[in-house]
Amino acid sequence: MGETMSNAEIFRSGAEKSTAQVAQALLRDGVVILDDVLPAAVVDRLSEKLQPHFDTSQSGGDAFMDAATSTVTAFWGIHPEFSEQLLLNQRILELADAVLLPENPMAASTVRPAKASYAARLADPGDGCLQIVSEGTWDPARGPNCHHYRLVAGDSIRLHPGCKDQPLHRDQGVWEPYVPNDPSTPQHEMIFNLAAINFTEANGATRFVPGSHLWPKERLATRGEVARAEMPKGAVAVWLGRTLHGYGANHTDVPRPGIIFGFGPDWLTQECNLCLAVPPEVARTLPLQAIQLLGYRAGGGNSLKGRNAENLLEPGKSGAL
Ligand SMILES: O=C(O)CCC(=O)C(=O)O
Ligand SMILES: [Fe+2]
Repeated sequence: MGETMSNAEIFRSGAEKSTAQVAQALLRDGVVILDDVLPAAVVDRLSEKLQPHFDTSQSGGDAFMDAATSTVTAFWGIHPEFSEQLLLNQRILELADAVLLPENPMAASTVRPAKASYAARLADPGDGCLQIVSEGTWDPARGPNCHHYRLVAGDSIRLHPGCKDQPLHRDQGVWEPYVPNDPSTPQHEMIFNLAAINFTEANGATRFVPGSHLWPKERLATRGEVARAEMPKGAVAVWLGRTLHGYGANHTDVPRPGIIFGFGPDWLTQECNLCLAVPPEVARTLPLQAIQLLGYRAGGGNSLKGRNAENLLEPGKSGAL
């Protein structure tokens, strides 16, 4: 049964809307579509580069990934153009900066936020038993909410003809119960899906439940609450880790390819270990921001002696490891 009875709609934005407007819609609805992110010719070049990897990639075959799907995870390592077009894309980085509120923004135009007035100090109870205590105030709505953000997940997914509806789910469910689904806390994940052909209801355009990022997790969505991310090749659907969604059934006779990647705060573990998926010798060939987004960057509570914190592939000034 299709979802044609739905009257739910997804906010759309061409390049004309400001990042603040798009971020506001994303935080309000849990999903937006960015039109015209990449020209069709660029998308076709990326698809061509992915093609041989799909020929050998494993198919799914469980309740979550239908047997009529195939995925390529380490596409960043196939060719630098994936990073150049997607990870260095200023519209994408500006939106990620506005939603994940890092101390160190990635887009050239984002203003670096004021540091949180939260600090550690040395305390003495009066008998010289020194201890470190932290104090200050922190507003999660203003951030910063992480030292930096990085890739936490990603796959290029092909829905083959005959693929059935994916169960609706929240992507950040992979970290539950350790990261609870609590709408009052800062965002923990945002996900992007580039349409590598026109996404239509017939070929499996991603299904979304706008507003579901704010629901208690017991609430179930009904068909009438589901909206379709029908969008042309080169558009990108963006959603939050808490938004209910899933791919649709592919009723056509051609595969529906998408390129998905998710960002999260540096303090959250990666769902897929991207430093193994894209090992140092391959990562070295990519631009610095891509190296950082893959996870080769220290910060916050994480460091590595002897390495440059901004690029862990480079030696640092702190002596040998
Ligand atoms: O490919 C899609 O449209 C969505 C896939 C998805 O949500 C997932 O695999 O987690
Ligand atoms: Fe998903």
